[in-house]
Amino acid sequence: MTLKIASTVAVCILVVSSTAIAQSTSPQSRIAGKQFMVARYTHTPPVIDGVFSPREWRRAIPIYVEGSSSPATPPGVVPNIGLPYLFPPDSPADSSFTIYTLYDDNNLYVAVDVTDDIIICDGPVPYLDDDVEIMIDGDRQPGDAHMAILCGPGNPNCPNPVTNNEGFKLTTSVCNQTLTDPSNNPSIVWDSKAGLRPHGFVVEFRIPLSSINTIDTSWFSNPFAGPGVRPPQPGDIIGFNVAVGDDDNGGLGYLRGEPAPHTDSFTAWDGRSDGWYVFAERDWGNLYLSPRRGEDD
Ligand SMILES: [Ca+2]
Ligand SMILES: [Ca+2]
Ligand SMILES: [Ca+2]
Ligand SMILES: [Ca+2]
Repeated sequence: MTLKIASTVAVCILVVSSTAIAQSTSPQSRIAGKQFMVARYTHTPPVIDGVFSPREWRRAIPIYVEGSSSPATPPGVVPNIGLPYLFPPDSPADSSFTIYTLYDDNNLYVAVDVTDDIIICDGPVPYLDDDVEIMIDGDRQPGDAHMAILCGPGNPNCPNPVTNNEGFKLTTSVCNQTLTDPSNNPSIVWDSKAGLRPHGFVVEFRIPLSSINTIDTSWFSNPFAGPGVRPPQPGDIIGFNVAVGDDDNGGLGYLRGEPAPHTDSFTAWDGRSDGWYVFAERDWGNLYLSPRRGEDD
């Protein structure tokens, strides 16, 4: 009798948790900061070579972000921040993307498969070429990337220097130029590889879990903050966002000041169009590290 009750309870918990995940993943929310995706555990890490092999990402649960579908609301938000030549993509073929995530004991893996009709890499600023930008908020508290950029290790105008691994952005252009924001924290370690494919490009990322801190150690978000390091673990939800910049005219891309034949754009999985701020961690989405199960791989 006792055994029967225990197994019934276990089944109920399983059903509830899988239902909760299914509801969270489909459909995607239209509220900023509410997008949700699942990273599954893998025993066979993908090869970070800019080549998207379906087999290496087969366990991932993809999220498709259609350019131009709803530029004012996520998923697929386009910032409305007064830049006269930052447009929504004019069609899904102009700029769309699919996000894939996996993790293992050591790393988070992300692939972004981008559809783009005109590929441009003319430098020198990676985020003004065709690019992919990954945002990670380990402690799910806002302000880390912003304050680290303002109050890096050497700023005497800040009450305390800020270097933490609780919020950052990683940029890789189609021609493999990279940028880390904030740039003043050498303990944000990662690598990536971009590669062309027909009608677009792929960027694969590997981020060591040790680069991500899930503990809030910051004076500006926690009056009782103390030191501590805890990488993400199975069952955790971390803040996560992906954006794709689309340069179709070269030069300054969406920062240009003159008309050009094609639309230059920037599309994010999550965030807000009015009041967009790229380092607004509270507007980033959610990545659930699905606990490891015996049948994996
Ligand atoms: Ca690969
Ligand atoms: Ca394009
Ligand atoms: Ca944070
Ligand atoms: Ca382009």
